[in-house]
Amino acid sequence: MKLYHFPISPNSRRVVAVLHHLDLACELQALDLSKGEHMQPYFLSLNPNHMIPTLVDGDFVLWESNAIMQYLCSKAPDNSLWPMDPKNQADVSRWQFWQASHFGRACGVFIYEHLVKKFLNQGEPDASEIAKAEDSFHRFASVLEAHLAGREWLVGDGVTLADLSVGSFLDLAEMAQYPIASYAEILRWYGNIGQLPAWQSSAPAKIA
Ligand SMILES: N[C@@H](CCC(=O)N[C@@H](CS)C(=O)NCC(=O)O)C(=O)O
Repeated sequence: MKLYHFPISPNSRRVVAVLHHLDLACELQALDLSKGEHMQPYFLSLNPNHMIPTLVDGDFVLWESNAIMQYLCSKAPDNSLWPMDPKNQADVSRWQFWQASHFGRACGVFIYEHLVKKFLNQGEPDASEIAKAEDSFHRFASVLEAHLAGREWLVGDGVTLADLSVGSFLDLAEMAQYPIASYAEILRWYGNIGQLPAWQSSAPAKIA
């Protein structure tokens, strides 16, 4: 298998963390988005959305990080990241969809305004966009905070894909200035994720 990724991207890191957690062999190919490496014809033929992460497994090409995570779990039967019990599996899926549709989108505005713009020399953060994102962030962070009270993990008693998907966006919380300081349960839970060997080994190199 070969995974095209961009190490600082939360969407990439959570896939790499699954590879490490399950100890799956996979070649990692980093693409530098700032140099437009994801716009090369060969990559567009793999993923016409020109997005990382993208997995190639023989003649099967898969994009969308949450789908890739689930597919990788199918390579390691009976793993606890992607439980087989239908209700637990649906619960994990629920949080992965929630991350992609709601929480990750709110975080994405902070990432774009505070990090990507600086990285790509696209000017100052837009205060009105940030204000809208703050409303959305608090709306969804409150749901996560309430769910985590009294729990170590999002679903069941151990780490699952749900934690890696939702937690991946907290990686950039400080640098992208999410208004997260008052969410004690979320910060505690993210500390649990930070203890996982696969999370530590998938950490991107520090950027300035
Ligand atoms: N929903 C996608 C999002 C992937 C995504 O947003 N990738 C970004 C980097 S974090 C990207 O490749 N952007 C390049 C572009 O849009 O041209 C997933 O979960 O895989």
